[in-house]
Amino acid sequence: MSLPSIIRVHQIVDYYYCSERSRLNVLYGLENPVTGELECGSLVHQWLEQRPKTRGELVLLEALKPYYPYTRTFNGFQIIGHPDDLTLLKKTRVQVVEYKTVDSQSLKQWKTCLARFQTQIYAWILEPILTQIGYSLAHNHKVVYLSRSGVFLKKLGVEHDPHCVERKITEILGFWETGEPLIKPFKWKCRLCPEVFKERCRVHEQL
Ligand code: SF4
Ligand SMILES: [Mn+2]
Repeated sequence: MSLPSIIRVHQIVDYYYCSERSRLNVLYGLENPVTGELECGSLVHQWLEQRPKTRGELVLLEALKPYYPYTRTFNGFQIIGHPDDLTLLKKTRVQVVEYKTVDSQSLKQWKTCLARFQTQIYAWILEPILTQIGYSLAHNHKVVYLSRSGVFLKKLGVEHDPHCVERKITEILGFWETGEPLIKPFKWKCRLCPEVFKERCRVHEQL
């Protein structure tokens, strides 16, 4: 079965949660049911859409409109991603801001790694677009953690690293294409995994 030509950022990031699950999502369109965390996240995203913007931010968003959905072509694939928010550090220097709502104050390290990678991919997608419209990408971006009631918890700085992004995406595309090597996730992930994935999963019975 061949890969779709359009790949979304969340599918790439999911690889680091469970490579098999991301493969099943990309090849067969299997999805996770909506969780409380996701619902809460979408409220934050609605607020971000409506938040007051500076004049400079409005000019930037207008210039970006023709490029929506933001896409970067890589190894014959179209990688699509939509950052939560963009801010201007200087007049024409753009920083990507990713928001995460979390259940408790305990931020797990693996979750912060995924959020960092996700933000790096958004920056990588945007870089050539920004250059075309006369802006530039900042060197540093950020992930902002909010509690489920919207209270600020923590900020995480994220460095732009295009080579690392391309290397990882190449590895992930390779895994999706060949399905090898089988990578076993922590057992608790399988315990939480919806039946729809388990039915097709090649890994969990070997754990
Ligand atoms: S059952 Fe386990 S290995 Fe299989 S897709 Fe789910 S989390 Fe991944
Ligand atoms: Mn987000």
